[in-house]
Amino acid sequence: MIRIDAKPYPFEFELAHTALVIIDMQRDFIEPGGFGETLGNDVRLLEAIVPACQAVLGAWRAAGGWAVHTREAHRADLSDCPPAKLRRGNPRLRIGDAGPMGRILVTGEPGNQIIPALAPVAGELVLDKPGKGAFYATGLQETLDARGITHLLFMGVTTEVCVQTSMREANDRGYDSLLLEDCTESYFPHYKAATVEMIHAQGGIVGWTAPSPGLLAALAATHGAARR
Ligand code: TIU
Repeated sequence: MIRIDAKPYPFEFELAHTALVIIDMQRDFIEPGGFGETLGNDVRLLEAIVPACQAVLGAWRAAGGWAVHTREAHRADLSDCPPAKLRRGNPRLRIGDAGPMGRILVTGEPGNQIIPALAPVAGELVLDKPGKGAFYATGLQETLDARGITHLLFMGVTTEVCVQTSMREANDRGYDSLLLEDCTESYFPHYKAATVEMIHAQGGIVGWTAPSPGLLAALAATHGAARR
């Protein structure tokens, strides 16, 4: 059992029954010319979390942990993109339109790839999701349950949109979830702060939150214990 300091109280999990879920760390949101920018956002804010995410992913893999990488992605014919969603963005550049990194938010396009610093490795799950939540129309719950996963650690973007939606979906499905505070970011810093607070408020109404150094130390200790 691994135990880390968290809000509103310590979070305990077993490595074999926990997945690290990395939400939408794809070029569409992190780099200029993608969906994030077409929505009118300054995407440079999001780059800052990449080193912390990289450190956690590296330590998680070294400890033998399993990871899920999601991408917000639509089919090339946009049949899984409802009109209400299609209307989002700059009228000159919307989902499915050709942008500097290929078609915006379309599966297989350069902009839809996970950023190289966090590229998935063999054995990890790469999950394309048409909605904001990782559980909507993806089969994720069935995959997690088949692996005996009961606990989830979340990182990724954006905090108040796809990360929060996925954590709320996870909460309703019975998973204990923790958000790594320095491994998530929003285009709006005050939305990130409010989201972190509302997740752990009310006795952890949605889940737990914690900065990543405590997790890194706990994973390193696990490693040491395995060698002794
Ligand atoms: N716009 C925004 O903040 N986010 C999204 O559209 N998708 C995700 O959060 N991945």
